[in-house]
Amino acid sequence: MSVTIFDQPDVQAFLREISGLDKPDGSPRAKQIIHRLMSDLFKAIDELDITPDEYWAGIAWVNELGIAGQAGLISPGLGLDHFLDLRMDAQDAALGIDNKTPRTIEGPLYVAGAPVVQGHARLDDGRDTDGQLLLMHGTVFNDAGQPVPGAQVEVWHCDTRGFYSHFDPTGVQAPFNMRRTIIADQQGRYSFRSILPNGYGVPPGSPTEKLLFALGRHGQRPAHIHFFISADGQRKLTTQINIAGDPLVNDDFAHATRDGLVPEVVEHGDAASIAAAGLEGPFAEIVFDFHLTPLVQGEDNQICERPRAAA
Ligand code: MBD
Ligand code: FE
Repeated sequence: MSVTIFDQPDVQAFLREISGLDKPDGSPRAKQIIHRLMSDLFKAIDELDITPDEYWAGIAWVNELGIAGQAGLISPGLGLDHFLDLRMDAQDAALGIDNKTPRTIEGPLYVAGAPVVQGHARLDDGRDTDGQLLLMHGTVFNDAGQPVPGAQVEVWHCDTRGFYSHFDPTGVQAPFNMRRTIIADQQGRYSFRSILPNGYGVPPGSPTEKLLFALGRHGQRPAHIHFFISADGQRKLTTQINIAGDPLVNDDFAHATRDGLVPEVVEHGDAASIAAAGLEGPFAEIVFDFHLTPLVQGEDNQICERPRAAA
């Protein structure tokens, strides 16, 4: 039989007690957030009549998720990362800030400490021979449309198997393979050669995949390349591009695809283009400019200092 007890005064007092609202110690903000989240959870258990078996299955899943280190992976899967982006977009709109290059989610696989290279970098270690050669380049601009000399272009992507260096279960990639920090030249230009990545899939059999499957969803991302773009006086931009033509471009489990972030991929097979690019053979070219926005009252009002891996 279904019962609802949420509104009872003793349950409401209990919520205040478990949130420490009756205690002087601790963090007022932590109390506020936990009181709200626990209230919403109690209410959901009550209204959906969540059974003890359902509840304890959820707890076992949370433990499994933590052991696998996948809280940062289910987070984009459940749309929270994209929701935070939408909130930052709305804050920008309220401040009259126009992000000519859209932001999109960072994801859980950035590693700090990549080699720093001036102007042009090679990202791949040459071991993944299945990928098509890629030449990507462009200019970093400020909101006045001027190039930003010395802008920092941090770039990272996975290999043709969908594995990122430092998170590769097969361990074959060199440290910082397909990860670099490129310093733009005096004209604000960056460029790199690499190979076209393939899409990423969440680990098979993982708790993340189990939940997505329970929702009738999949855990695949289209091929994509991540960026942090930063420069003095500018807000740091977190974004990605998708590789046009990937069938999952508009079916991303992490909900990162946005208009303006799917540049054209131009194939070059002629000897003159290959020689001009200084490459060994046919290649794909992506031209993509990044547009930054200035600090707000001298500050990056949206800087995110989340815990990140470093090597
Ligand atoms: C990725 O490569 C990624 O970019 C995101 C957002 C989630 C999982 C893997
Ligand atoms: Fe990624």
